[in-house]
Amino acid sequence: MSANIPITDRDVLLVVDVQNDFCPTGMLPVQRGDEVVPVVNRHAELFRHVVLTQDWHPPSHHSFASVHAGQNPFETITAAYGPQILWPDHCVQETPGAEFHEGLAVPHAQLVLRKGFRHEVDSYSAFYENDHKTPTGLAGYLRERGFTRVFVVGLAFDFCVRFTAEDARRTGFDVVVIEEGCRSIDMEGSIADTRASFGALDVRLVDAL
Ligand code: VGL
Ligand code: ZN
Repeated sequence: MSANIPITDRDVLLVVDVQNDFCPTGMLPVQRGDEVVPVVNRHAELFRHVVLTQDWHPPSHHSFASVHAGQNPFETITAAYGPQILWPDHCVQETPGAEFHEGLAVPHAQLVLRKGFRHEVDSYSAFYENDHKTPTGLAGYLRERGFTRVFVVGLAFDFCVRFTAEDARRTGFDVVVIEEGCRSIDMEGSIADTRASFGALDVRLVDAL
């Protein structure tokens, strides 16, 4: 169902991590992750202003299970900044897995924001790293550009989309997540947790624009 929200010059679309490693043939596949591509392309046409985010880890990043002896992907460890889920190696800088899906067609995207590039700190959110205090600079960029409302699509709904939307809201933006343009990793109630959190924070969830 269409949400019928008029898009203005103060709106920006954030396209989160539509990268090969999160698609079905990638290293951290999100089920049917590639299905968001045409949906994202179609929605991007409605916006004058679009920002892409790109998960961008150095080799042997701290979030990779492979660098922790005896640990497996999807287990949780305690990092210096708190709990951290361990992932398969993914989105390693300059590898094909880190590239955007080849079908992603957003020629008018104005910024590519890379995140997760610090060896010891993961970054789900495009606003703050997982220590919840190191800013990426995105909030300042968006404010300075005069945007007041952020729309979010991409991968994965229950991780990077979730934490990006939450931080956008806490940072003072109105936030709308477009569900048809998202797919989930889905572990241990993560989808239900995401919905509950969006409700509590007043992050609006719509099917499509
Ligand atoms: C993501 C886990 C690890 C995401 C990125 O884009 O949702 N999830 N790195
Ligand atoms: Zn990552």
